[in-house]
Amino acid sequence: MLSDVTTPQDLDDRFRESLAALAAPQHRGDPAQPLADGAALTGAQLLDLFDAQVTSRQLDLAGRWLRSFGEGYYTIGSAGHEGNAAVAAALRPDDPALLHYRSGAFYCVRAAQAADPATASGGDVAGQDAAAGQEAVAGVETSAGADPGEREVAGSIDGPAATAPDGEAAADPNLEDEPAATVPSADPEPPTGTASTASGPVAAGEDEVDTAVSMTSVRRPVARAYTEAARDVLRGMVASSREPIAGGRHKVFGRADLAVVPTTSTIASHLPRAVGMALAVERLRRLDARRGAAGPGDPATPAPWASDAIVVCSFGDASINHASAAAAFNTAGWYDHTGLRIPVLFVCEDNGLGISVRSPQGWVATALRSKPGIRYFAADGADVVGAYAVAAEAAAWVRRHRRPAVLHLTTVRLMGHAGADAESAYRTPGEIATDVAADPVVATARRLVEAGLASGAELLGRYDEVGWQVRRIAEQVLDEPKLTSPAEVIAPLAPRRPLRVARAVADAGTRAAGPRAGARAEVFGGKPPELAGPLTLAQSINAALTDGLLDHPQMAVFGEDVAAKGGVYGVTKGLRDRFGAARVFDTLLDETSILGLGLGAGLAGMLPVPEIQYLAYLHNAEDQLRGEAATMGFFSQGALRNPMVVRVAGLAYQEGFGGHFHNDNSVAVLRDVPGLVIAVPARPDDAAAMLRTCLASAAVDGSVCVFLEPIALYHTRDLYADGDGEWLAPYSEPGAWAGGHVPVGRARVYGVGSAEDVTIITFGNGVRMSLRAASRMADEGIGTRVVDLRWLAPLPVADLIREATATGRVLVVDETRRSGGVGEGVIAALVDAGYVGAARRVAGVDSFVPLGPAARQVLVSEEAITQGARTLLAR
Ligand SMILES: Cc1ncc(C[n+]2csc(CCOP(=O)(O)OP(=O)(O)O)c2C)c(N)n1
Repeated sequence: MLSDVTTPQDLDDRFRESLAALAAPQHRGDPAQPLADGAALTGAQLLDLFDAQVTSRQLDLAGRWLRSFGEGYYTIGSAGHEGNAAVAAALRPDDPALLHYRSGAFYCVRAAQAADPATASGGDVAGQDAAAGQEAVAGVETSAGADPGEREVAGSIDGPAATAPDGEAAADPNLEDEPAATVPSADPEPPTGTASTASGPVAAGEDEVDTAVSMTSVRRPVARAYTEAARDVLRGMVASSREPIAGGRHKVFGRADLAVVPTTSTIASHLPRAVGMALAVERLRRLDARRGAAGPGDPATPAPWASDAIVVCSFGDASINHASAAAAFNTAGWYDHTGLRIPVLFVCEDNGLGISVRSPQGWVATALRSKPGIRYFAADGADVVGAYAVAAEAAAWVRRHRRPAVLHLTTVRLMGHAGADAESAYRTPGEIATDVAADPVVATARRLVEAGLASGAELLGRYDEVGWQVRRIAEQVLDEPKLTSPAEVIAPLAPRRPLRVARAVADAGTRAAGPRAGARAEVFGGKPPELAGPLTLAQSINAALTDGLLDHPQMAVFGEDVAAKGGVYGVTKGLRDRFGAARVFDTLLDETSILGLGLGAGLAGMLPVPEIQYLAYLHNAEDQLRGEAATMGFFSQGALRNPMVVRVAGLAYQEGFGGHFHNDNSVAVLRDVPGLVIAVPARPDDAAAMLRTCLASAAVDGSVCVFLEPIALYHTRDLYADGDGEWLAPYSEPGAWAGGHVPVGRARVYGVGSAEDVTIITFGNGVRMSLRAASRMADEGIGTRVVDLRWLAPLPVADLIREATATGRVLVVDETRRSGGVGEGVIAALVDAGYVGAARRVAGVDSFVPLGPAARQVLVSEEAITQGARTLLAR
């Protein structure tokens, strides 16, 4: 009798009961043949999918078991969603996949496809080598008595190995890597390619030999791949540092060699990236075609995916309501409407619930059917054969037409949302029982028995066999090392190789002065910017973007209004004319999608330079930066990267014009993102050099950089007096780029007067204000050194300490807010380094910036700076 909370024991009991109750097959089916006339799957393939489903189910049970004695750290499972095995089978192993957290079966199938391309895949399964189905797997009789329930009761991590019957299979290519003590003594599984004769295939079914075929269809490479996939997943559950993608940093489905891109726990946040990846796949396909026509020798990075790949991303039904999902659907549809191809397959795994909240009856279908530009397919996840047919059709449609589609896969959710979820609080026992009765793995078993491919007992034997394997691996991996030091944890966070970055900048200069000189002259209309006289900040950034686009064939500039208009402040003016609409393009008005395009393009090997029109509007999309972009290296140990340079126009001082949203001075949300580079150029010459550094750092190290451009300084020309032109600067000719290189995390120091009395530490607009204030103080005999941080992350700590110590009096001029502002970090850095001199702060008021002259009331003024300096000197 089921309790009103489905426990692993309940589910296991029910599974056994259901399989035991299956009537003996009435005929013998041939695994090499299609399941029925016109069926897309053969019996052998269905058996393979059953095994993937069973492996996934056993992983869920193992996850709860590991948790029960404190060795597992993740219990969200895939139970009820195992129909997604059919989706994996309908795709190709090189189709990039961004997966829902209930993708155990999908992952197993993907691993098997990669190990053996003959596995059901890409809708091209009918031609699979039928003989392969005759290879034997270890006999199922060996697992008789190996009941997960018993093992659970045993509770000992030595249990299963000790109780495993003689002859238990140890199909595990990793055994060489394992400590000998954990390896069961018997190893009856013969080497690859050898038929299992020692234990014989199917003693358990011998008395049914007339009615059932033996369980010979699980081909060895598939079984091994499932075992290895199980090991990956279990390593994730126990936070083993040997877990293949995140190295113990998270439990994710991901592996670079399987084209499975890890996703975060933030539901739907991977969908904008998936759309971006699909856009990039298509773009690279076209580039490839062009490259092919141009012949060999093009140095551009080869596309990481097949040119006809499609991107698949899966998620739950509640997730379709999330703003990130809405953004992704809309963006895919928007581009489709414009005629641009986006080969993305969205897969909504609809179990009807988001933790405890029901999706209203019919809502998911209604919502998904009505997405403009996205073709709708629907399948029953409990019917793996039917789901395969529909998924194959959907995948083929996306592949052929290069257009977006959504597959609505109905599922159930078994064992609650996660281990600690007491479903009885929000579901009736009847509802829970209905879902258990709709167990998709039982449904596959039923189908197999009906097709005469196995008996219930054989399938149960297989279930036990897989269960034992999974428990055995679980025991092995829980002894594996964890991450044990901060250095180990953060190692893949944000690699920095400053020498290589410097060399990349120097090489870019050499190319621009040498082989690309002609193209450069042409792009700049015969007049390169170094000959154009002193430039403003905006002009300097424009020139550096031009040089960047020239030097990096993979670089693309995109955002709202950047192309036709050339940016609302003219910073990207002329770029589209110079480089074409494929490399400089206007996007739709959605910051989440703009960053999502960057995320996908970066993964595809491009060098994306998205623009966020105003800092205020980064805030409604910032998860794409902090949750997605910045975490990719961390959760993939650097195997995957999404380099990008996000240009953001921001900060205040527009003389009251535009109010808060055009004067936003809050960067706190960026400053604490581990690994993120934040550049704030104040002067034109720094801006060009820093942009080159960011592009090089993104290209070399995969860095995610925010390039925050102070709007108020874009067109500023003068520093001290009208017409002095001292805020302009000439553009460096390429030969001087190496010498003028600005490394990440290095400040710039200006000496004013004697430079002996006060150190002002500032950035952005504060640099200009501080220089003006310092000039006035110099007239009074006060010597100041003004330190322009230039980089808010990582802070130029060494430069700070040196300059602070030089005077012993520090004034931090911080145009961001007093709370959470940059000044907090600067003061903390000084304290941490043991600075013992005097320090004060002037900072923005904790307020939003009001319209008109009232803005001055909350922003730092030059008067406040001089006053602050005088107070310091008076101490
Ligand atoms: C943005 C976000 N908000 C809240 C959560 C917490 N949360 C985790 S799973 C989940 C429910 C998701 O339901 P659904 O998309 O239907 O997937 P299911 O778990 O049912 O497969 C919630 C609210 C989250 N992970 N991310």
